[in-house]
Amino acid sequence: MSVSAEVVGEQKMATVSLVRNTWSLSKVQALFALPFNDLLFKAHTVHRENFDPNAVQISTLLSIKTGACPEDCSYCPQSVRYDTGLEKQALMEIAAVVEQAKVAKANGASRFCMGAAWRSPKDRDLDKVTQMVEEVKALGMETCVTLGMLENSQAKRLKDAGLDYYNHNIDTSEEFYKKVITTRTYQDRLDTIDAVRSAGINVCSGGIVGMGEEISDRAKMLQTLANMERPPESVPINQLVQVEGTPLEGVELIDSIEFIKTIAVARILMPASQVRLSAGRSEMTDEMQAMCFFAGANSIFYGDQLLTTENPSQSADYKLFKRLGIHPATA
Ligand code: SAM
Ligand code: DTB
Ligand code: SF4
Repeated sequence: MSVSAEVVGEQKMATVSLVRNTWSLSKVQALFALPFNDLLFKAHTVHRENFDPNAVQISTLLSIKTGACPEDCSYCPQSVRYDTGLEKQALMEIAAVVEQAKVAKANGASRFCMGAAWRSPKDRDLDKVTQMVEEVKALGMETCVTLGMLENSQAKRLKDAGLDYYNHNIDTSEEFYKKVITTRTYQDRLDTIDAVRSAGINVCSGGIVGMGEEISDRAKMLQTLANMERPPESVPINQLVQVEGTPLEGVELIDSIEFIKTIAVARILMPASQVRLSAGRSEMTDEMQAMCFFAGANSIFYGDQLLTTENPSQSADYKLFKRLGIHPATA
């Protein structure tokens, strides 16, 4: 894939020619095997060629339906199968969601992401979610939802409501996936991503690292994303938030250098995508986050809470941006 940069207003935006890219696993693994400085230099160079290196896009998350999810994702506090002490909450009222979006906008977020703990939405759930999308969009924000598996017709309804992004993670490699989730397949995930893409909605898809996977699983996950007919426009890289009561509580912590390397490889493989430093920032030092931005991360979740777990406070993020000379990217 060839990538060129052009200046649009103040922002450097990437324009990508539609030549399909294919990364072999050995090439991706060779990137992971590079000396750290060589890998970071390469990733930062690609980053600079495609984006303003000091701009970070800000998204805010809201859990619009919490807990009691029938799926068995081993990392997730919202699964009904694990006793995590989480209080469940039915689908929120539209007005309450719009209020939260207004607060997020006032705090500088350009994208509002609404997450629901569903295996897949029912059509009557979508009646409400499509209205949420329309009303949040009317505030002048980009909209994103993550609702589980989607049929083509449901993706089309969301597109018609004006949805900008749909988040659906592949989470890890196909092989490791089977050890983490049994209630839906990897192919189910890829099918939902296809439905989203076919409906003309931007794809947000990434995964979680620190679940006890091998480096080769991380390489395969990034290879799968990068080799999609069109790579996701947005690639969240989550560090596992270990939640008490979930099967993955107590798994060996990922080495922070390996996490930064994962961000760097994501940047090299998907030069024009937004790479989001997603869950797990509360457990990271400022220096580690700074390295992730240098390695090519250019988006974060901003706000004191992710879906159900803690995120750094807004004032801590404000201070970090100031210390690093980073400014919020405009949508
Ligand atoms: N229920 C929908 C689904 O799974 O498709 C949407 C919400 S789900 C919480 C969205 C994503 O959050 C998951 O795919 C997973 O990648 C991420 N996630 C969930 N729990 C996490 C945790 N403890 N640490 C890091 N990421 C997590
Ligand atoms: C994504 O990749 N990470 C976000 C968002 N997409 C929906 C979710 C992180 C959830 C972390 C655990 C929680 O707060 O419940
Ligand atoms: Fe349910 Fe999504 Fe959590 Fe899996 S990740 S248990 S599908 S809310």
